[in-house]
Amino acid sequence: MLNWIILEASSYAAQIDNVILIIALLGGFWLFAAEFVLFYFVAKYRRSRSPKALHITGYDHEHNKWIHWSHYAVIACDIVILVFAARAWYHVKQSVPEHVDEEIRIVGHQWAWEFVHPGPDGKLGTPDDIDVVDELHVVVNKTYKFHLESADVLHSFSIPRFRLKQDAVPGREIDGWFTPTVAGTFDVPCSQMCGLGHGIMGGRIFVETEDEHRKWLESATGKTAAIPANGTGKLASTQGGN
Ligand SMILES: [Cu+2]
Repeated sequence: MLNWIILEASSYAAQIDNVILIIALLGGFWLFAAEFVLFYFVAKYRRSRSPKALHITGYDHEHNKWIHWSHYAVIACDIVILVFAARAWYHVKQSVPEHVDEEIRIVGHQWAWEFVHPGPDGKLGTPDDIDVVDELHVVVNKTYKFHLESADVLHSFSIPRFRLKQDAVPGREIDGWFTPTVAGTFDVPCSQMCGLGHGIMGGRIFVETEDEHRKWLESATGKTAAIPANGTGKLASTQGGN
């Protein structure tokens, strides 16, 4: 539904946007309701009409029911948000689809993303893997499982148009998935402060058709980045800047 503000380019982008929308609508409703009541009472009990203040302790039910009822309403709204948020979280983070088309490996470095694609054999971890810097090539409507690592400090792999964000933690391999649904080129920034070059750590994801991807595969086969394939090395060009 928020597609008209920022393109929703993955299978789960709309589900995450809906959680944000529900929070905004419920929060917005109570904001306007509270402001309305506030200004209504300011006008109603203005000095010219109510010159003498009335002291209310708030201890009796007739008065404090207004506090209790609004608390119950807030709890009910929280439960609605929780249900939508938990369903989205489980779908995106806690489970990987049964059918995965390809696997990729992603390594965060100070300050670049290393993307290891399966080569022509379609299998990750074989000699024909294609290891490139700041360029991730995928096919539209295919499901990808990624293995995310960091070679040095905390990074965060993020594709805003997929509504995808996952921290890369040194010493851990974190799995996730996505299915791009719109062809195009999108930003892959790092969304975790990771040092002086954090701001220039910008990769791109190329969501291609089968044909375009085949062409890229042909042109890239045999080319690998200047990063060791085990993902624990550092980029030659940025080694001195840590
Ligand atoms: Cu980073």
